[in-house]
Amino acid sequence: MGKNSEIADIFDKIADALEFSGEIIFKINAYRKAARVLRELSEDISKINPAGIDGIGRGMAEKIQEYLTTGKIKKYDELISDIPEGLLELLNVPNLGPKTLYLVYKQLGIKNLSDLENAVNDGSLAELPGMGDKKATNIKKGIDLYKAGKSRIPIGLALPIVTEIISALKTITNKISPAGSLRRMKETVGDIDILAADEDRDRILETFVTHQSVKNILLKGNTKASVIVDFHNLQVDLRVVDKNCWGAALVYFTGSKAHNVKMRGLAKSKSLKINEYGIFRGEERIAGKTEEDVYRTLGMEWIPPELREDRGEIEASLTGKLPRIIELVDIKGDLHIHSNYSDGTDDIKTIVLAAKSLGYEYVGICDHSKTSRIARGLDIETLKKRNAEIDHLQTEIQGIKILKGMEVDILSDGSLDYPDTILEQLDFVIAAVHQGFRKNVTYRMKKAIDNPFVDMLAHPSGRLLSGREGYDVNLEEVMEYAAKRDVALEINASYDRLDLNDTNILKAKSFGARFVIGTDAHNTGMLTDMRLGVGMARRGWLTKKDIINTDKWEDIHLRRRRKR
Ligand code: DGT
Ligand code: CA
Ligand code: CA
Repeated sequence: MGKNSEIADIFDKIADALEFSGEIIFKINAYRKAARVLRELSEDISKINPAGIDGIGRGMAEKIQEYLTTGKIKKYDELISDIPEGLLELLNVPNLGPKTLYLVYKQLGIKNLSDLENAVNDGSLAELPGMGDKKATNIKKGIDLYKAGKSRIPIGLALPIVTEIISALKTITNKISPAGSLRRMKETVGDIDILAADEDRDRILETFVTHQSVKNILLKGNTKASVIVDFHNLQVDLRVVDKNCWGAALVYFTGSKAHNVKMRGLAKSKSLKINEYGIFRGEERIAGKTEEDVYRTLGMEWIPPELREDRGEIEASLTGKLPRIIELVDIKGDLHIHSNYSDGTDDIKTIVLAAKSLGYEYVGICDHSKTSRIARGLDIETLKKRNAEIDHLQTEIQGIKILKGMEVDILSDGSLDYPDTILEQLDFVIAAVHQGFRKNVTYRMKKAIDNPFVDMLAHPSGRLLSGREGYDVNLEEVMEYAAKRDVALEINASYDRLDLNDTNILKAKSFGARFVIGTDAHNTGMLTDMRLGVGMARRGWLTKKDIINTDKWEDIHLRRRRKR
């Protein structure tokens, strides 16, 4: 959708420039919101009336029209005329706010990332008024995070392009699969690996390197090719192997490296050799056609890719103790969805119908609470109006239970944003920290967990894959506390969050915690992020019984009653 994303990009840049020049947050957010709406729009903006789109105000609609007729937006040209190129990109460095950026630009003439790094390293940054060593160290940490984040991308962003490439190749061969970190559902991927098996290698490789998403061809040989696609400059490697080696190659190229190393050691202990071509006894190839075949030959059950990290899966498989990990089809409902009552884009009915078409038995509408002004949090009157609308809608729509939920802010003193008398009337209460990331977060979260009406703690670590550091919190202490008081921990499936992530899930599970996988969707398109959350849960060895939204609503409801 060319024009939609062109205009969205300009709106985001205007927002950046406004932020840099200290404009009020309200104006900045109008641009960010419009950018998001444009990106999520399914129609081509040049074919419809911008003024008629939900979430696009009059001012924004005029600017869209201006771009469609003149090819530019005057406001943008004015704003950026005296800001050096590349400077605003630094707004993405964690721990470096717009005010500080303005300061370092004016005082030290910093124009790009390497200027900034130099200023950190030679101490000139720390010497600025109001700065000091501590802040400078934090910015240095931010730079490291930023650089690391740049080189890996969230799996949720990589998946669509891989799916597209694979479906183009599926017209030629059925034996094709993602491999590497993508197949293991790691939260971020460095590059993308695809494996295919086919006689007609040339045709597969040729179709691959001429795919419309390919920007650069790095290498094209007889059995493999590497390209850069026109999306975050991501590298995609394709290997084509012989059909007889499919299973062995898939094990090898799925990794992880640590898993492979242990597999090799195991083979060796049985006087066998394993590589990407198969398992060998001396010169004789004794397995390799399928993955099951490879694992079985070493005395193991097939291991789901998400577990292949050398975290005990090989030992468990050898002794027949692999857990039966959760699958997407086990999920009976999504408990964390925002409607257009707060900052979502879709109305409740649209959401409910979308959830129903996914086969869900229940759907939790959870808008923001009143203190979240930026997210248009609901005051008590509006909340009551929304709940009445849900009651009415429920009489109209059968076959799915609509839950009156809320994502309630944990305030600076640890109290919740609504009184208990209001919380009591809700079907599902999510507690979440949205402000004061460095202020007593452990204490505040524990206090929220103590409230008998709280069902779940949202995105417990608070970090974003795009580079925001999480809360200053003792997460283990909170997880253990939540486990003891039967408050669920969220596995937030939104692609930039994936929070809890796999390692935190494993930790929380060791305390006996239970979990909810929620998408935090702000539009119905994001409901399918559930698969990312399920991927995280699988990497955390979770089974159906660990995850609350695999239960029937009646069971969840009973449990809530007992707890109170
Ligand atoms: P990434 O790309 O950083 O997100 O992580 P991976 O796991 O996709 O790593 P990548 O792309 O370097 O390699 C893909 C898979 O190929 C990896 O998971 C295991 C296998 N592999 C690659 N190089 C080696 C190696 O030197 N030894 C072994 N045993 N396996 C390797
Ligand atoms: Ca890879
Ligand atoms: Ca690779």
